[in-house]
Amino acid sequence: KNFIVKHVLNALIKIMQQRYFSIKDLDRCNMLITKFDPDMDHDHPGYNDPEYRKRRTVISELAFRYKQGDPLPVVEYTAEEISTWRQVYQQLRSIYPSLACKQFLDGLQQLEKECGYGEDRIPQLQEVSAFLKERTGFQLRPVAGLLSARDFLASLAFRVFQCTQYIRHSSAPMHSPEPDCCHELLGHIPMLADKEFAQFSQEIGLASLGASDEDIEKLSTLYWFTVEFGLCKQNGAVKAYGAGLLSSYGELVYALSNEPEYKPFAPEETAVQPYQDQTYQPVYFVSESFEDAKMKLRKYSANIKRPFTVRYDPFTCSVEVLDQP
Ligand code: HBI
Ligand code: FE
Repeated sequence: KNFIVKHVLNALIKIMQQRYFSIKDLDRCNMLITKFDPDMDHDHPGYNDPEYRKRRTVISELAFRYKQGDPLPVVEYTAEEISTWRQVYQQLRSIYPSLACKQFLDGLQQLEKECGYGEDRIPQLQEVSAFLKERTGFQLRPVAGLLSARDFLASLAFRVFQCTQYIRHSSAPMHSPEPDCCHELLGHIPMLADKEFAQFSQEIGLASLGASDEDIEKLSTLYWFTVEFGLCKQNGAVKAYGAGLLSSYGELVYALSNEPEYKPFAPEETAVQPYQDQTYQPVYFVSESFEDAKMKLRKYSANIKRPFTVRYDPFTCSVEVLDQP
């Protein structure tokens, strides 16, 4: 009898945790976190601007309606929105050469040459997604705002990056409490055009599938201190590769100023480091290289307890579930 109970329980746990098998299942990634959105957060720069909130609702609708395989929605940006983009682009672009890692600079240069990146227009997700797909197999999916960590990380397992399409409020071009198209297009996209980094990102995603809530929290912290706020050594200097840094003038300068604390990237330790989503980070983790970070992450992930193991099949864009012995 015990045997049957155990069996049924195990089967139930499996069904509950295996939410994602194929890329199509990402249509169920709809767990939004509203803590920073302009309708809920009184400190949001757009909270008292009904026009801005209306605009955000229109753009959110595009993401809610999107189904895997649809063409990515096109947003006709207004002159005011483009002016915000221009300010962000100009200011950040001027400090990238001295502070951003080589992979980022290469990616951005290609995007400027081949994908219409520049200060005069906001690139459309459609063209950017096609660009990435050719380089690293990553594709974009529109999202209305912050997703739950489980949903967000699951997408990475399928080389899908969830991208917001709205832009920050024009009154605060240098700061946004939530991700926006400046953060995605300037911070994340150039890095996702790098093969090694793309692999690293997907592996965090694969490690998250079927993981317990505690392990999701740790993976999410790892993601935070690498993909969002990571630094790496390059030719004897330390450079930025995290998207949170590469899309924030203030924090990018601060992170490389020698003022904060620096620690070597070590997944066991990094995964439990408390982090800041309101101000600059008190500590940054420095990787030796992406290769090194990937190997360390792999070792860490192999120790996560899960009811099954997964293997990604790039031909079908789906995850094979292998029973744990
Ligand atoms: N959702 N849309 C979106 N973009 C992110 O960068 C993001 C997210 N949800 C969670 C999250 N990042 C991180 O806090 C990690 O937990 C994965
Ligand atoms: Fe981000």
